[in-house]
Amino acid sequence: MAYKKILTIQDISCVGQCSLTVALPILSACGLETCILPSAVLSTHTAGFSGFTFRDLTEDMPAIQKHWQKENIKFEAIYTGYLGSIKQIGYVRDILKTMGTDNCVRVVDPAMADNGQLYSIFNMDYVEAMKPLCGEADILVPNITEACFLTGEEYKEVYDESYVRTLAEKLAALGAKTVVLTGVGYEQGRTGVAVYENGKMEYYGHDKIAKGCHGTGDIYASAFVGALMRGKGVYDAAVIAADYTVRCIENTQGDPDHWYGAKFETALGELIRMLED
Ligand code: PXL
Repeated sequence: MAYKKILTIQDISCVGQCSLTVALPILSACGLETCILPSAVLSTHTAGFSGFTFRDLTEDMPAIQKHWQKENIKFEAIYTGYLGSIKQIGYVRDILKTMGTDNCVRVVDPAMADNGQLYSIFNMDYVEAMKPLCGEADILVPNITEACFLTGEEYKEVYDESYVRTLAEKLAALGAKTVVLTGVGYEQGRTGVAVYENGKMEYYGHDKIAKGCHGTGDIYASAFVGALMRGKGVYDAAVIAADYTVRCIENTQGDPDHWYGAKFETALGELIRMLED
C-alpha cells in the first residue's frame, strides 16, 4: 500500500467529537499520514453548548504555509472542513492551489450548515466566500442544507430526484468536478448519498436512524476521504463512508448523555475491515 500524506484543514473543538478530533483518528485508522492545519480552537463545538471559547487562527496560516514551502512539503490530498473566518477562506484557497502534489485530490466539505440553517457563527457573506473555494474542489461533499445555501435553491424536507439533480448540477457549475451530496432521502425513514460525476448521478440509500447525531457530516467526509485515498473509487468510498457513519450512529443510540456527538471510535475496526474488501 502506498504511504500517502494528506492535509486536513478544520477547527479543533476540544470537546464535542467533530472536525479535527474526528478527522485525525479516522484518517489515521485508514492508514494515511495525516497532517493538520487547525482553523480555530474552540472549547467545544457551537451546536448545543453555550459560552464556548473561539480562538481564530487565521493569522497563523500564512506563516505555517511559508514554512512548509521552505521545507518542500506537499500533500497527496487536501481536505477542508469547518473554517474560522472569511479571510481564512482566501488563505485556504491558496493552500489548495499551491500545496498539493501533481496528482493531489482536493476535497472540500463546506461545513457551515445543517437542518435548513447556518451554524451559529456564519452568515451570508461567509456563504458567498465559500462558493469559490467549493469551485476549486475535485470533490465537494455538502449536505442538502449546504447545497441549498451554495446554489440559492429552496431548502426542502421532501423532494424528488429532479431536485437533487438540480442541486448537483448547480454545485458542479461552481467548478467542482464531482459532488457527493449527503443526507439525500426520497422516502420516509430512508436516507443516503447521491454521487454526481460528468452528468451522471448514482445513488446509495439506506435506512435512516430516527435520532441522528451531531458531527456525522465530519465522520462521513473523513471516512470518505480515507477510503478514497486507500484507492477506492468515488462511489465505493461514498458507500463505505455511509455504512461506517450508520454504525457510529447506531452505537450512540440510547445514551442521552452523549447528545453532542457520535461514538465513532466504536466502529473504527469495522471501517478498517471495509477498506480491506
Ligand atoms: O460538525 C461541524 C462543526 C465543526 N466545528 C464546529 C462546529 C460544527 C457544527 O456545529 O460548531 C466548531
